[in-house]
Amino acid sequence: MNDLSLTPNLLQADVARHLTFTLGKDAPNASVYDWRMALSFAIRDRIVEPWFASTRRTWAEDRKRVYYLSMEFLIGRILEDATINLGLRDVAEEVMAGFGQDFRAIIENEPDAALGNGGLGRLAACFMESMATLGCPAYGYGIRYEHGLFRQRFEGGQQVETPEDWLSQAHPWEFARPESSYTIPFKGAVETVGGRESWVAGETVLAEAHDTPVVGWQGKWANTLRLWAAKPTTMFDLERFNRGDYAAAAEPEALARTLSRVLYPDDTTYQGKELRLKQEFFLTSAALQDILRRFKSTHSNLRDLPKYVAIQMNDTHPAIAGPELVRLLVDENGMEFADALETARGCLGYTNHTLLPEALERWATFTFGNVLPRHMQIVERIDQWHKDENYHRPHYIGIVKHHEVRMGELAFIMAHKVNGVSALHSELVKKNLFPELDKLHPGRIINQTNGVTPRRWLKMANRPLAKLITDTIGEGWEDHLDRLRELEPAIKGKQFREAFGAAKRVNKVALSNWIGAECGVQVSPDALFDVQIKRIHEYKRQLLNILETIARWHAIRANPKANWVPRVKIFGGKSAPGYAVAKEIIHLINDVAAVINTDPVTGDLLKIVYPPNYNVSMAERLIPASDLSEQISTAGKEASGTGNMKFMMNGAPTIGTLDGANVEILQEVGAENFFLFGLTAEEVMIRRQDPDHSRKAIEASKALQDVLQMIAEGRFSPTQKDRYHGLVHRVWHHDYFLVAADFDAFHAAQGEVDKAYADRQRWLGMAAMNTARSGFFSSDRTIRSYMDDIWGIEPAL
Ligand code: T68
Repeated sequence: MNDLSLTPNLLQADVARHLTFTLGKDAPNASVYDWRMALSFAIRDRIVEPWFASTRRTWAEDRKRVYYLSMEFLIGRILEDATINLGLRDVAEEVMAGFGQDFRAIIENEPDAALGNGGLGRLAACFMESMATLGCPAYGYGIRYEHGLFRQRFEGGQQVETPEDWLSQAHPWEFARPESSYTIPFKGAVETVGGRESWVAGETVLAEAHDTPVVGWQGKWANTLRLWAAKPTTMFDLERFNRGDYAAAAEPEALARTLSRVLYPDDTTYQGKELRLKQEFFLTSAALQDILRRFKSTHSNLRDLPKYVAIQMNDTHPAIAGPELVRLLVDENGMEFADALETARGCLGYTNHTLLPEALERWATFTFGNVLPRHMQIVERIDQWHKDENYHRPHYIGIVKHHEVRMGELAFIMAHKVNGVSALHSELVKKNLFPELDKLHPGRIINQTNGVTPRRWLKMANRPLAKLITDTIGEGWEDHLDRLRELEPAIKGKQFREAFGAAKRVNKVALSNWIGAECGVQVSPDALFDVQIKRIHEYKRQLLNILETIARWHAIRANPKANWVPRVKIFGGKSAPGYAVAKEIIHLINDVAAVINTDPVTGDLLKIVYPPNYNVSMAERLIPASDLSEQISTAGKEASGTGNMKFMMNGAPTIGTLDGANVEILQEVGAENFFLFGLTAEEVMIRRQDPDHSRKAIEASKALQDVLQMIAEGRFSPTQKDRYHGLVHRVWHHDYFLVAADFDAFHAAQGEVDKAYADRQRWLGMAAMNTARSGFFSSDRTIRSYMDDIWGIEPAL
């Protein structure tokens, strides 16, 4: 980037030019939207140069590229992040002020690109930013969903979903590439011609590329996020139109577009829907065709593919990449099957994100064979070949079993490396998920502990803290996050601690104002902000949190004059639309909030807020203002968590179980700066063997008995007293996630939190130590490790 492009005058001229010539708007008539678009185009212009330079260098040096295949990229807003990475954040604010425009209002005018459900999709977005920061030549491949994750409202305390519509406005960051389109076949039959198999498709759609540049820290490198939009191969049925049948004439178009219409809102559960399988193949086939075209433009020997191409499968969703790559190599490029298998495996890596059995993709062979008849043959051949290789194994687990194609086994067998996402999770992948395959292929399963990008999650989201860090240790921590350890000497002094507390307070005041405006609840910024934000799921145990909140309320009411630490309990998160139990938990939280928030006895000592429609930009608002990070999943169930890392970076100690990356957070930060409680993964397994575990736990806990009694009596649902009978019954008798068993330990740990918070200097020290020791959780560290252990790519920077 030349230095001139940084000057306010040039940026100002570019914004004015885009407003006039790109948007066709006269300044006096321009809306916030128009100004946002004009600024976005002016900023985008400044990404193009490093983007071209990176691409040219990758070609010139014939570098290996990584291709990150993911059904989800939860990128959120782009504008502010781009200005931060280009070093233009403050310049942009100044320029817009010169136009009489409020920069914050412009930033908040941008809709979130919500092309993901949660952690898995957000991880992909953090990885894209880190790959650009490190100069790792990379493409992210995904789907350009017309509708991202649904919007959430509450009606009578219950979740109501409405469609998300981010593309109803122009999306200024992307470049449409109609010239990069591929035909995606489906269905039909396989024919044998001259001894070779050939797939004759029954249907086809077109995948059209839309490229968004992703710029790294300091604008030194930029990669491409390439999202595919589905289009019809035949635009329009003219004959039907001429006959006057207008609806039928438009049918092929509507049908084809269905493929990229909407993101499936289920996380961690899976339903064998044909459209989902088609989406997965659509993404994967388009990506692989694109990869092969790029490779073949400068190379002739396809056996060299693994030297230049690393393909990472983000969970099993793109696991059809194995058979599809084999098909393209064998059927379309004449390679021998065994060579194709070896070549494909040389390229492919598979990341597992869950152990939950209900999340593991398995397609009925009927559906799979119908949608992808040629792939069914190839999968069976891969399975046979792998079985033959391992005939001596008595407990061999195949890919096709009980009339189902198991995508986990398929991904494992087709990948040269399989990774879990935290140390504990990777061990459990070996021990519980793929024990047989691990024995057959020792060393294939490795660990890559997740990380998050500190540019978005600290530098951008928490300006007061970022400034304090820079004032204390100087610049350059943003891409060397281990340097945060240099804060430790300062943390010993009261002056720094107070400055740390002051930065936190700025964020808390801003959040209090926002909560007042959005939720109509007045909260004091001096209260302890206790935050649990994530998808609503039984294993994440929002239920445990609300039950403990009721116990706290009950205890305060019994003794309101005691020295209570005021708390604000903040919840955020969506339930999958079909997940009835999660929806009931949402309802309960809102019902409890309605009662507690209007109780004059407890008043400011306890408030509950649950702002609807939790998303990336809400996380950016909540996390920097949080005092306590709730990471309370049943041990062994949360693969890693990444929210936990964001809280830590922003100086919020964790209250948590030994699950996922909590284990490593505890290790980094030290037990004195972490509120640990609950059964371990091993203890959970043992406890479950006692069919009476929950009854025993409840009978041993007066506090929990009281809470369950109040709920059962209808204290929080006065208009429908039996509303939660089913829920209470399940806690007593079907408590698979051990809410009862961990209740007392959680309640006690919350008592420890109160004690620590009441000692201001102790608390500030704990909070600051969390920031200082969060360096390990930068996604730069994670990506370096993928480059070394899986991709075999050297950073270009
Ligand atoms: C999450 N998984 C893990 N899945 O739950 C979390 N699943 O522990 C981990 O930190 C994160 O991945 C990153 O590794 C998900 O978010 C999904 O969103 C999902 C979506 C569709 C289908 C299945």
